[in-house]
Amino acid sequence: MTKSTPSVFSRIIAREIPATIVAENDKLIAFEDIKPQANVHILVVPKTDQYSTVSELAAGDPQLLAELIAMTQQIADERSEGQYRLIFNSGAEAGQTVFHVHAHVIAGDLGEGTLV
Ligand code: DGP
Repeated sequence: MTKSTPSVFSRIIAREIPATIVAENDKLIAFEDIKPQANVHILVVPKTDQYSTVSELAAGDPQLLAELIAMTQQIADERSEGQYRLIFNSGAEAGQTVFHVHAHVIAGDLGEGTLV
């Protein structure tokens, strides 16, 4: 289902708003979270806006989910010796604020922050 109003992530993908992009291919993009909760806090996002949650993505395009996970590992290999937390918030009650599926790659010093 294509949404009428582009998500903030679709606008980043379209280069309508700036972001610090750290990886990109034809299907996925990764960029720094605007409100980092650790030294490493990167969002990995499918370019399609078809899926709001990770469960929808898993059901609709498991191959794309596998590719997304591979990109999270690649980022962690480059930035945190392969060690990281992978978080998908699913639903507003769980803290999801952007309804365009995305993975939080979190590593390094978490300070006293909560998890996303
Ligand atoms: P979630 O709560 O799981 O929906 O996470 C959404 C994340 O997106 C949140 O950690 C902040 C981040 N975010 C929101 N707007 C922007 C933006 O304009 N640029 C960037 N880089 N990140 C954003």
